[in-house]
Amino acid sequence: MHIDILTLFPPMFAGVFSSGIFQRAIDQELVSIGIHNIRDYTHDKHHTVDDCPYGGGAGMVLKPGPVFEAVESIKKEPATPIILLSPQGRLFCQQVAQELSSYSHLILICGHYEGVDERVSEHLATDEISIGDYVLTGGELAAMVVIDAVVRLLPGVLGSAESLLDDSHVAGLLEYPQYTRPPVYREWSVPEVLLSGNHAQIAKWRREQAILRTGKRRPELLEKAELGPEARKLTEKLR
Ligand code: JBZ
Repeated sequence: MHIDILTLFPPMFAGVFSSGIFQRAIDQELVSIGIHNIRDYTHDKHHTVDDCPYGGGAGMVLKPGPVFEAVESIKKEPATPIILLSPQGRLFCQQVAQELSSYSHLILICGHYEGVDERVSEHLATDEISIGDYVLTGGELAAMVVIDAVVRLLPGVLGSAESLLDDSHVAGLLEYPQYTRPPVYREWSVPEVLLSGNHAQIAKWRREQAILRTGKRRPELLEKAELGPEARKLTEKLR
């Protein structure tokens, strides 16, 4: 997969792609990243990227010209998603990450200032995504979240040790509690069953814990989860 990022702040992306799983994916050529400074697509002496809003109001709006020209400088297929990160976008979730991971090329546009000229949303972007209901100063951090969630789904990116199958949200449930050595830390013991070596019992305990904590912490996830009959019984007991 190739990912092109359009941003006014290229240095914000410096650390993210040069660490751990991400660096390995780039080294293995499973993913490549292009970072494009929107300011490079201005033509005036002052490299102006923003202007005041028509109709008045506080703050500045990102001009359409440099954003359109930056996207148009990128070689792409007609099906390549052009994604605007914005608070007005559809909410990002694991299902959207899975959907995006099926493309070989993504273009992400990071807005800044009070907003982006609406013509970018209407006539350039093919998709608009928000990572959640809180206020950010720009789309860069949102783009990093989307890229992280998508890239780890690409075939070969995760080693067997980091397998996808047990992930929270993939199964529709939160993860079960994890423990490592020592078996007793400050008088707090690891649950006995995990030390038992009884793999059937351990699997049953983990499944129960996942259901119980999802019910407690994220009841709305439990409503949607596809559970078998015994798991449903356990959720009845929760009520
Ligand atoms: C996002 C103007 O640029 C912004 C500002 C806030 C913001 C984004 C872009 S993307 N919030 C989100 O995903 O919630």
